[in-house]
Amino acid sequence: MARKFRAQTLGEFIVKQQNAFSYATGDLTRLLTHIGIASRIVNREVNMAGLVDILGETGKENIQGETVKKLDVFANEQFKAILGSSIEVCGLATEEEKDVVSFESDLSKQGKYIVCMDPLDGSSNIDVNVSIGTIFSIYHRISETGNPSVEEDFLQAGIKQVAAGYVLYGSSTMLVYTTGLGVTGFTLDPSIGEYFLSHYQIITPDPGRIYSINEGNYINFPMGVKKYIKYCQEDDPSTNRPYSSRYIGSLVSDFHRNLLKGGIYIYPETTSHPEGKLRLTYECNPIAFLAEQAGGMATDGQGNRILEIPPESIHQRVPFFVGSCEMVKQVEYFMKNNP
Ligand code: P6P
Repeated sequence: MARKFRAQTLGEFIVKQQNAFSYATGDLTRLLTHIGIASRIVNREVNMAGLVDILGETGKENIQGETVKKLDVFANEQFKAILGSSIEVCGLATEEEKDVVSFESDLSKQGKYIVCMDPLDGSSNIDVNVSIGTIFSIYHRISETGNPSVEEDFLQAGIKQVAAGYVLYGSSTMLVYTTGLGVTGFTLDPSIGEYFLSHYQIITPDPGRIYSINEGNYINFPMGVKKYIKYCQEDDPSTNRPYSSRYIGSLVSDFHRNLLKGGIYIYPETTSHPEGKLRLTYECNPIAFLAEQAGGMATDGQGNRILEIPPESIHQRVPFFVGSCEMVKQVEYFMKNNP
């Protein structure tokens, strides 16, 4: 059926946004475009994962000691290849690599940006066809151009992010990103391989009625989180409670649903993850940037704004409380009053 409208493509929108910055040189535009291209290559493999020998495990473990799925490796290689051959990026920190990847070409050393990335988050869901995602975070390098990137380029606080976003490989594939001018979503038209504007200036409903947490860890949660879960479950129609519990086990999927419908995602410290499970540089900071740009908030459950936590290492973990402001403030109240 012929389309009745002509929505903006991702490329057209990025260029239009670039024009809002008089000093823009087009490098960020090209970088975001390259991320879009790599995501379409990954999307093709995600959609065929059940058909080709890309499912299953490599038998290897990543830096986190987590079994690496073949699609994880494929996604990491695709983004590394595209970013490494772009002239905008001098280095990459990724969940799949122990150390930062400093691109060696003379052109890459001139790159103004560094990228922190989880190439395929939620990979335990790959084999059961549950949606998964790519998460990316972009900074200006602080080391001198012309030289290889250095670790300090990747240890900047989240407030320094130039752009951040995710790709959700779900019932449809979406790319959602921000450069600090609000949050915008693009949906992939697989028939022509183009992303089209589908969600302009996303604002997350506040308060929401969805809470996302792995309640299997309940006995190991801090008392404040336990109290908040019981608060969510209380019968109080005047405050739209009980809330709904929704947990996919894929951060991008859980966050995307809460972003559009309102809600809170919590991964607190637990016995098995005393610092929390999620990584500050390539999971929490980009998601926190998007949440704040959509009118939400993100903390570590101790009143600390995620975007102001200075990273100490590229794989550092932090407890993560993110979503509608009223809901984050409510759980922070329980955390503060139940130490
Ligand atoms: P659990 C996936 O491994 C991930 O990093 C997030 O995408 C997800 O929200 C979380 O971990 C799930 O962890 O311990 O509940 O299985």
